[in-house]
Amino acid sequence: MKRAFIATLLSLSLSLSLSGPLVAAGSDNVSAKDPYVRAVPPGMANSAAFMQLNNGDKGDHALVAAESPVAQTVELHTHVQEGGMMMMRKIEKIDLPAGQTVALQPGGLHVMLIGLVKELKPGDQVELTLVYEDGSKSRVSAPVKMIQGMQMQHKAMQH
Ligand SMILES: [Cu+2]
Repeated sequence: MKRAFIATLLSLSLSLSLSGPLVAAGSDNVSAKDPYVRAVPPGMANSAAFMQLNNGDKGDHALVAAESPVAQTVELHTHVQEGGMMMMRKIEKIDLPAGQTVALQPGGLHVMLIGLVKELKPGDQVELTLVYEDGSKSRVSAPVKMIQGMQMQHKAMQH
């Protein structure tokens, strides 16, 4: 009787572990590498987060939203050139093609942190939650770093 019960448990856990890889497929295979958040002086309302998003899955995925406790609003943004100026635009999603790495970087795609609820000093850690098109989420802890703002402007001008 007891033996049969254990056997049932074993087969149950076996089937659970077999179904594991199926559950883990999809956007769970997207990883965020080298995340960081731009340090901003006190009084600045906004900042941005950057990272490398690697889609190690066989299927395409997309980042559709992000959340963070440090900002009132978090949006996905890109930069577009308009009349020689680099302007930020809100976008609905960031496509993550299968097997590719998409760079979120200054002057390009980024996670916009709007309405900061605290000062972001170099060395601080910012918690980010990334939301994918299939509804799954992943958490990222991004260090706050100094980024030379003027240098970025200069690059944009050269472009
Ligand atoms: Cu932005």
